[in-house]
Amino acid sequence: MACVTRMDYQYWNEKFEKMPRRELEAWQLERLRDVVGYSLRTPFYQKRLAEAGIAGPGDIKSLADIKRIPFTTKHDLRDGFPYGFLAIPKDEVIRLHASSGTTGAPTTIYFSRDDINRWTSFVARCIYGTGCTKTDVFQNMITYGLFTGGLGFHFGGEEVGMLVIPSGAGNTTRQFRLMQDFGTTVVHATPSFLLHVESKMKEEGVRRDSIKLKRAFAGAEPYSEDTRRRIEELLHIDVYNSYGLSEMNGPGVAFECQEKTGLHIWEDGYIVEIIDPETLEPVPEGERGELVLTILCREATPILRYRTRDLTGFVPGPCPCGRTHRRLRRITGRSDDMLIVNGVNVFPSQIEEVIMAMKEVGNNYLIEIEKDGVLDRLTVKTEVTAETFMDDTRPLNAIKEKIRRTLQASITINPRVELHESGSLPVSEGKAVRVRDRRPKDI
Ligand code: DLL
Repeated sequence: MACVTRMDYQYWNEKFEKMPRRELEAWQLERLRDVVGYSLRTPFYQKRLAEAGIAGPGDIKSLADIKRIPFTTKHDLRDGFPYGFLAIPKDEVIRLHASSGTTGAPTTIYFSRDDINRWTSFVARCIYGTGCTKTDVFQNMITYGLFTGGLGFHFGGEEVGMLVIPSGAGNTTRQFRLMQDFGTTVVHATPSFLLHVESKMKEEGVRRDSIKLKRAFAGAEPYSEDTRRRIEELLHIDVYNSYGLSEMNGPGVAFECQEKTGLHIWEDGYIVEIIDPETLEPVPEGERGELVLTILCREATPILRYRTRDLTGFVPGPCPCGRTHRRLRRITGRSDDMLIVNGVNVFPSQIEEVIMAMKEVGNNYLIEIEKDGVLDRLTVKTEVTAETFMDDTRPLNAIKEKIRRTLQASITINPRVELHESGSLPVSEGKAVRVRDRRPKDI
């Protein structure tokens, strides 16, 4: 890809971060043509673009021509599993990540070495933009593995030159120990885990002056300005909002700078559109709608006009920090039914698929999410068939445990399971209400 290399980028690149809009748009147009070229190597886009009358990059004459390209959805990505979106030879791929929250086939993203370097540079740029430098000690308190949050920030932190502690998520006692032993100054976590850390600190009697924490990067799930303020006040730190999604690399798509007035979305790596999810037309400037992204900085898995389902809008006007890349408002929700439970994406259909495959389970079920302290708690209430209820040879507890284990294997979080007698869960008159999200809506 005639695209940026590691040498061009690194963690601070004034030329790109403060590029005049006209130059930025010229850059985007060139990259869009590259990426269309790459995409035409995949079976999916060969067909899709041919149907839209796009034979090659030459058909993209201006940025406005992006509208000729059809949208890509999560459904398309799943249909293309495992290699339908791979645009380079397999032996040039050095890593894959897969997104959580999908039924059946996961959505898998492949990276070449240059892709990893470009992604790393974007994450490093985000980190540096919050004021972190190589003198910082960075504890990455988020899940490593197929989830992009762990390795994405790990590489970005190293690129900035910070001392990176790959602590992963969970185990607060050990997290405190690491913070104290190594003088951690910055952490990365989901906002709910940060709140949990604060309550555990009190519980375990960890004194604030025994740790040197100054900043936190918080993302992977929606949270409100009030929650940010609360974490900042309780922990005496600055919290920066971090947005990303696996399909677009992972973290490093949009991030707050020190002004904290919206998330700069890196427009040299992404073309940004905000559409009305019903009409699919662009919303008027500044209004909220669904974010649609085209990735310009990845050759192994090009994805054009991806419907993220995330609802946001642009913050008007320039940012005092001088960066020219537009800012997104805090993401407030989604235009589909995906739930985010303690940072993990879950579709109600995943739960349905698991429980309905079990013969003991009756016809009705209900998913409830509420706050348990600062963390989210997911409860699956399901009816069991009359025969199961009457059969006293198989204790209901064993069935409950089987449902819990099977669900956990599918959705990766540990739900509470409640069994109810057939016909006892509420039946709605119209469309079935399968989800009750009782978490306070303070966004
Ligand atoms: O959550 C990538 C990530 C890792 C972002 C670490 C930030 C920090 P996925 O698992 O694919 O990837 O989930 C992506 O999470 O479409 C949003 O709905 C939601 N999300 C991510 N960041 C935010 C945020 C990672 N700051 C999905 N605010 C996205 C609100 C967020 N929602």
